[in-house]
Amino acid sequence: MSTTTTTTTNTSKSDLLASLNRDGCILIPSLLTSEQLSTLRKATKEIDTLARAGKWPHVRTLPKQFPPWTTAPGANPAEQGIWGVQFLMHPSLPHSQTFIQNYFSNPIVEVVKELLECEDEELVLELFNLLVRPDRDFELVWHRDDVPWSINGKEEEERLGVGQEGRAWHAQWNLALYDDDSLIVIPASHKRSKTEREQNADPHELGLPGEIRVQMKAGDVVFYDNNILHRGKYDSGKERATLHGSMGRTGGNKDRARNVLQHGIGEWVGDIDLSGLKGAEKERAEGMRERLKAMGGHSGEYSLEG
Ligand SMILES: O=C(O)CCC(=O)C(=O)O
Repeated sequence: MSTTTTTTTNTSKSDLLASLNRDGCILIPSLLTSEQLSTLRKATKEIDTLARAGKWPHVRTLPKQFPPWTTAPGANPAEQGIWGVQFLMHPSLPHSQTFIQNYFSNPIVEVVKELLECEDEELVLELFNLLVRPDRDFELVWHRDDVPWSINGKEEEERLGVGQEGRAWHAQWNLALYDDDSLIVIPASHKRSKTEREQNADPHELGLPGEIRVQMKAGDVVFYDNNILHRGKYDSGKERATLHGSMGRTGGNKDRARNVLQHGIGEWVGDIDLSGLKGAEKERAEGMRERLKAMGGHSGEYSLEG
């Protein structure tokens, strides 16, 4: 298995988009200053501890792979172990200001605007979560985030927009605060239906033709099409704090609304405290929030089962 993915250094903006379109993923090295890295590490360390102690209700619980992650009233949310902490911008989460600063920061937003070919006025606030070391070794099955595995052939191509021109509706990224090689992808698989080999693969199969393990150094970010064939393979003995975010642009269809709102963000998005942002950045963030609110409530449907 190869261990590289397209990496950009001082790449022109249109090259970023061309690489993402071609490969379905692109790695941008060293997006954070060392000061930002250490501030974010300190913040994530504290919320990781809080969440593992069962003191934060919004966690990705083992061994569940996809939303919804729910806990019975009165139960310890972390009882079975966790692999993620949800809702980094939630007003009740300690350090949410640190995460808000990072989510809306220019280095992230400028890449997103390039990938979505849009301006501030079209951006939509979406998801911001934290992926952490699982309490025991754990793997996700091969999947696309918003096309169930059972959909194949022509219908799969339609859902993927194969052959359709046009701008992307959203951008998703992983920003690693420690070296991270958990994400496995099959480059270019976002623009084609599954091969017979892939359809019949074991859900945890390693070594599918063309797969790569994305190698991120602390501070690197990988942007990827969330419908690329991908999975995660997590080592409980290896520190992980990877910020997992997405932003959209206005006009997305109901599939996108479902993919975002299924996480439950609609219930508290109005309470996100944007007062720590200044000037144009604050104005942009407020507009992004309003545009998410305009997408309406969650229909109760989920993208994937499991
Ligand atoms: O852990 C990762 O980097 C990937 C997570 C993932 O595939 C998902 O949340 O659907």
